[in-house]
Amino acid sequence: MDYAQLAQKVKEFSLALGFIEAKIASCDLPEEKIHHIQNWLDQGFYGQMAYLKRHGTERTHASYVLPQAKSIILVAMPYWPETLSQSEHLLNTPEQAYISRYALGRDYHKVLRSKLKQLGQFLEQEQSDVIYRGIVDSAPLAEVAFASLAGLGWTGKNSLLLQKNAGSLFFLGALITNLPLPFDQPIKEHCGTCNRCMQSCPTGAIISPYIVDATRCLSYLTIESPKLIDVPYRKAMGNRIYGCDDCQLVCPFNRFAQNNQQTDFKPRHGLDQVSLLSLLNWSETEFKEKMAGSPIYRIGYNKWQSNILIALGNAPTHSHIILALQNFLNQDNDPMCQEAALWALAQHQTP
Ligand code: B12
Ligand code: SF4
Ligand code: SF4
Repeated sequence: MDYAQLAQKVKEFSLALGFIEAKIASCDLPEEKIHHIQNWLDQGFYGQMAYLKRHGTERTHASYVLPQAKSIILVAMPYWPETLSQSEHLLNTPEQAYISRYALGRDYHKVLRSKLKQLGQFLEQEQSDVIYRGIVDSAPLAEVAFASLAGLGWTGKNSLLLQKNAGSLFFLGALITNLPLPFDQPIKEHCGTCNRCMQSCPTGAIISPYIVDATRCLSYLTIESPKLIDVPYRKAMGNRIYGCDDCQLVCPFNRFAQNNQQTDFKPRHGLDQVSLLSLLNWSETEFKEKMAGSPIYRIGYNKWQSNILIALGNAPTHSHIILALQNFLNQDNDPMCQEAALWALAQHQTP
């Protein structure tokens, strides 16, 4: 088998599947990157994402996931639905909800997994004894670090994978295989003296270049942490009720971000332009129906409502908002939501 030729075919087929690029990495990260990941874990930056601690630095070896691993195919798929200025405008309209732009449509795990399956089936046609495993956050693999090893982009100071011609507004996926495909080389990084992402982070979560303390990141606080968002971060949250895009919106390379071409990622239920008050009115049944198949479903109704309530505390004072919060407090609520509503109402009553 001519593996160089097969690698070329894989790259071409990946484009046909809607990926912007595919590159191939070896199965072990260099010592330096392993050390950085260990350091991050030692500092406790993973918060309550216990799975990251549990797998430790094993995520730096593909054989941990697939014992026969010989190469990893890394792919990128854009998800951005609109212009950057539309998002910036929404962030400056505090009575509207800002939902991270990656989460407006169908859950990316489902979309990318099915594309990776098609890539695997393509390999099966080429070589019948191929063994592979597709991964989209679904198995312990340090995806950004492997993607940067393969030269799919470089790791920006916000810790995300970045491309000169496509920015960072894409998802990553990986297909680990037992095929000895030829490895691609890392590319030069282009952040230079820029540090806009660090300066613009609302909570100072990018504590130094390349290092994100997840416990301070709004993406963690609004999605991963099951708790009510802590008081020191509530104001900084603004109207970001699910995830945060700030460290990407300011990145100069995202002026070149590609818009998504997948119908699956198109915004559902008007989530790209919706008021906080109308979302607060959703019943639990409505939440479950509307969010089925969306990444938002996973955080559950109470966390969702508590995020909306905190954002309502940050919205400009208006009688509609005060009334809605008072009505909310008169209902039989989950204790986390009750606390969030009390805090929100207090923001509109301070002299
Ligand atoms: C856990 C996780 C999170 C956590 C922690 C994020 C983080 N930066 O670690 C939280 C919940 C905060 C999060 C948020 C987001 N995430 Co996330 N996340 C993950 C996940 C599952 C693991 C990331 C991880 O391993 N973190 C641990 C740290 C140690 O890993 P690392 O940053 O890659 O480690 C490097 C740096 O720390 C650096 N380093 C550390 N110390 C030092 C010191 C020096 C001197 C140097 C030079 C370097 C250095 O070296 C390490 C090795 O390369 C990945 C998917 C995956 N399986 O990999 C998605 C992933 C990274 N997330 C993704 C996305 C889209 C986001 C958000 C944009 C979502 C949003 N809009 O709300 C935000 C962005 C926040 C940010 N700036 O990171 C995408 C990123 C795509 C891309 N273009 O890179 C991924 C790849 C998911 C995917 N499959 O597409 N995420
Ligand atoms: S996602 Fe938001 S909170 Fe997290 S590091 Fe980026 S700018 Fe900061
Ligand atoms: S904002 Fe600047 S420093 Fe941050 S990732 Fe983009 S280019 Fe790099």
